[in-house]
Order: sequence, then structure tokens, then C-alpha cells
Amino acid sequence: MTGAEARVSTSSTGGTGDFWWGAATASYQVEGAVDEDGRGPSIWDTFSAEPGRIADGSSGAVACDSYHRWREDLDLLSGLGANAYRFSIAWPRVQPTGSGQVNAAGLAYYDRLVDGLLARSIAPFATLFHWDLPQPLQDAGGWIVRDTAQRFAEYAAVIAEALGDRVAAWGTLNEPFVHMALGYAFGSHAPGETLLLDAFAAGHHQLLGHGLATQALRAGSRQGSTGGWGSTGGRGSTGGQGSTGSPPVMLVNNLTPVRAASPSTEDAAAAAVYDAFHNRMFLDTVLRGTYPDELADAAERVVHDGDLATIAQPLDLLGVNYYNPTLVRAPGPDNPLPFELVPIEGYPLTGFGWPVVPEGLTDLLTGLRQTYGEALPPVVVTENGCSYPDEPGPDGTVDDAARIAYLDRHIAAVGAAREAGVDVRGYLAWSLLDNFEWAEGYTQRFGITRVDFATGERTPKASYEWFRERIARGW
Ligand code: IFM
Repeated sequence: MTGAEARVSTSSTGGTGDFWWGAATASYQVEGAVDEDGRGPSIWDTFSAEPGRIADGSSGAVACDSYHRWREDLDLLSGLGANAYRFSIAWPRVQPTGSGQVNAAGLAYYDRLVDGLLARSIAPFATLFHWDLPQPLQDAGGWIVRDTAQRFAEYAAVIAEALGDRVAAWGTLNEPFVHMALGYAFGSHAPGETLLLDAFAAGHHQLLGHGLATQALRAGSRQGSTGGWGSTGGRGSTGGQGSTGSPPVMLVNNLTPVRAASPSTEDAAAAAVYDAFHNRMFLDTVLRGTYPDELADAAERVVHDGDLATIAQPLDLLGVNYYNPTLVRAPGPDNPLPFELVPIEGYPLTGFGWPVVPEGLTDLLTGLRQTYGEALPPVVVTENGCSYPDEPGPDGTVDDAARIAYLDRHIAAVGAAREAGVDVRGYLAWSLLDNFEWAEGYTQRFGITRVDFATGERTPKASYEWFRERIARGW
């Protein structure tokens, strides 16, 4: 069965309808098996091994052991009634040194995973880069150097050839802003660089990689001529399977509605700069082929002629990861940055301390439509969720009522955006499983399924059961 057929067949099953419902994970956060079957080291293996980097001193070496327990995980998705699963491919599993030689055993894992999804009528949404850069590429400069974008395109071509006949949608990068900011500007994520505004180069080269990889994915993916995205509501003439034989391609961003802390001109200006770095750097470039004015100086130092045309490949879908809005004020005198973030008050907080603001998701989606108009492709909410320190009760069940309320209100916020005319095509909860939450290790549990990290045992939480019923109801 092809990815396209999976979509067609699920569109007639009850509440799922013409909408993607499911959950997301990422390779380093769930797979484990970091030394198996020829996988090379990634920047997260290196970073996690450095003392003090990870809150609980852990790493993704075992994580949820999904590399071995993937069937169980796919059965969880089936039980949920999901028709889509967003996972990521570990580049160092496929190309252990980040270039050249392809590792057949690593690729075979994703082959099994994709076939397993299709056998369960679940559409595979494959992300190519969710932060686990092969270490040898970092040794050569990582995303700060331009060459990494070329390496990414080569890797994309390998993946297109191997899986392009079966995936339902490609995601090139996951959250390039977060990778640039936490990985290269502030150093709290791998590779741990603290370049502040000079991290811009890591953002630009990721964007360039996105553009080159999009071309490679379209050139190398070959799906059948029947069914599929093109015949079930895709963008047809703007790319995607309808015109090229390739599954739709999306860029996935972590987006945030930015609010100024006060009506002062200084705070408004700082908010505009922050919005430019976090949101518009990764939207204006891709959807309009320009950098926001606020970033003109930074861009002048790294952007080459022709880069923006490469970056602005027509997108079939925009992946939006939403967690919370951001409040910004003008920087204090000792702040080397042109903005300062302020805690948002008056809202409940998740376990991570993030404010729960569901209406921010409606604002974000309707704002995208207002700002980009017809240039905005259909949107998929590719991540949304919350961490809470939920523990099993005496009977072993996990009653995560706060997560249920969170999901309920955020799905309603998506519904409000749809009613306001935004073309939202899917909602994927973060996450299917409790997993390795980067610098927080295993201290933040985002899953609708509890994972006992000592044994690997999975226990669906109350939110899993609630989400199953919600999916069945559809819109
Ligand atoms: O766990 C992360 C994920 O990898 C990217 N988006 C945000 C999630 C929660 O922090």
C-alpha cells in the first residue's frame, strides 16, 4: 500500500475524515540503539556525554527503545485511531559520517517503519532533520558552514530514493529557529555553541538546506500516478505529488505569537525584532523569498546571490508546532541582545513552566493567513502538547486530567481557526510517548503514553483514551 492509499482509505473511516489526526515523535528522543547497526555518532550523543549539559545526566542512548519496540508503538497509534504519524529519520543512522557511504542497515529500519505504518493504514509523515546532526559534520562546522546545506540535500536524495514511493508527506527540518537559538546562540542544546546573533548563519544554512533538500525530494520521490495527495486536495500546480509525483513537502516551524510587554515604542520595536528572528525569518524567506527588514544586516553577511530563490521553493504544507505565545520587552543596559523575554502571567503553567494559552494557537493560525494570504499553503499542526509530572496511581493507570484539558482546548482553538477560514489539514499531538526531552532529559513527560524508562513498558494515559474518542468524533 502506498502512503497515498493509506490516506485515501482512512478518509472513509468514521471521524478521521479528510483531516490528519495523530501524534509525533523524533528519532533521538525515542529510538535509543545509538550504537546499533552501524549508526554513527550525532551531536546529541556528544553533547549528552558532557557533564552538566542534561538536567538528569541522561542521554538518548536507550530512550524509549523504539528502535526495537517500534511495532508496539505503531500498535499504539492504531489503537488511537490515528491516520498519521510524524517521526524523524536519524541522519547518522543513514549516513554515519553525514556524507557519502549509505548504511543499508540503518535505512532498513525506516523501511520497516514505513511499511509497518502502511500496513496499519497510517500515513507516514517523515521529517529528515530533527536536530541529530552527524558529529563529523559538526566537526567541520555544523550549520554555521554553508557546505552542510549541500550535505543535507545529498542525504535527502538518499531518503527520497529509499522511501519516496511510500511516505505521505516530507518534513525537511524540524524547528530551525529552536535549533539555531538553543543550539548555536545560547548553547543549551547540542552542539552547545554560544554565538548569540552570529548564530544567524546556522539559521540561514538550515533554510538553504531546506530549499536544496526540497528540490532533491521532489526530484527523487516517485509515487504512483493514481490516488494520493494530488487527487485528494493537495496544492496541485504549486508542487507536491499532484504535479511532480512527489509526496507533499513541508517545513516545520515552532511558531509563537509575539506580544510586546507594553505599548511603549521601545517594547514594540523589541517585539518586532524578536518576531523577525523567531517567526518571520523562517516564513518570509520560504513563502516570499525575502528576509525581514530587521534582519537585513545579519543577512548581508551570509546570504549569497540566488540563496533566497533556492529557499523559496513552493511549499505544499506548512507544519506549525505551537506551545505558547512570547512576551517581549526592550533589553536592559547589559543585554547584548536587541530584546528581552518576559514571563507571561495570569495563565496556568505546564510542568515545564510554560503558560497554557490555547487562544494563542487561533491567533497564530489566523495571523498567518492574514499576513501571508494566498502564499500560505495548507497548515498541519505538527506538534502541540504539554509536560506534566503525571505518575501512575495505585492501580497503575495515569490520570492526566490536565493534559486532557490542554488537548481539548487546543483542538478547539484549531477548530476556531478553521471556522475563521484557515486551511488546517491536521493535528498531531506531541507526543505519542514520554521521551528524552533534550536538555531536560527524562524529567519532562509530554506523552499521551507513559513510558517506564527502566523497563520500556508503555501505559496509555487517560489522555490517550480521551484523544482516541476525540479523533473518532472528528470535526
Ligand atoms: O520535545 C520537543 C520537540 O523535539 C520539538 N518541539 C518541542 C518539543 C517539546 O519541547
